[in-house]
Amino acid sequence: QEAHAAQMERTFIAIKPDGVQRGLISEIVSRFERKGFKLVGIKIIVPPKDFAQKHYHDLKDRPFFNGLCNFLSSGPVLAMVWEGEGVIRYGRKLIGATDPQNSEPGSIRADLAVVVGRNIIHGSDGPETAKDEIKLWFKAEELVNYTSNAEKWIY
Ligand code: 3AN
Repeated sequence: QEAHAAQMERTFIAIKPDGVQRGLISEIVSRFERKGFKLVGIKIIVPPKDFAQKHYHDLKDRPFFNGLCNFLSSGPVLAMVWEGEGVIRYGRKLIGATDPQNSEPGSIRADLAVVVGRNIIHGSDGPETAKDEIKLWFKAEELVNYTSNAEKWIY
């Protein structure tokens, strides 16, 4: 095992079935990539219903919980882990407010979605959820550690 610098912050980002079906993968990935964040894990899966319920367990008492879980498991989801300084908080900024009607123009949900139930993307809302969600969606060996040549220009 070779030594490497302390690992930077990581967050879990998922393009939900609406975003995948609408062909928005490259548009969304490109926004994180151009910013200077680093992709360290990616896969496309149809999450089973019980998996969706685990992912959204914090929302289990909300009236839309069942519909939300059915929706997440209704088709392919692009699951990703992005790394970089401040990526959890800034990732949320790139994504925009939960309801696309209230998201800041320029954010992903504002630019690409209209209603809260089809807001195309998920992003961890803090360090604890990031850790839990990365663990839920990815095995350790599915995540890569590497130094990109661009990093000396980004940091
Ligand atoms: P965020 O995804 O911005 O962290 P949460 O965690 O409050 O927001 O909600 C998770 C997901 O639940 C949202 N992305 C959205 O798809 C769905 N959701 C939230 N509020 C509603 C609502 N009022 N009606 C239907 N779906 C909702």
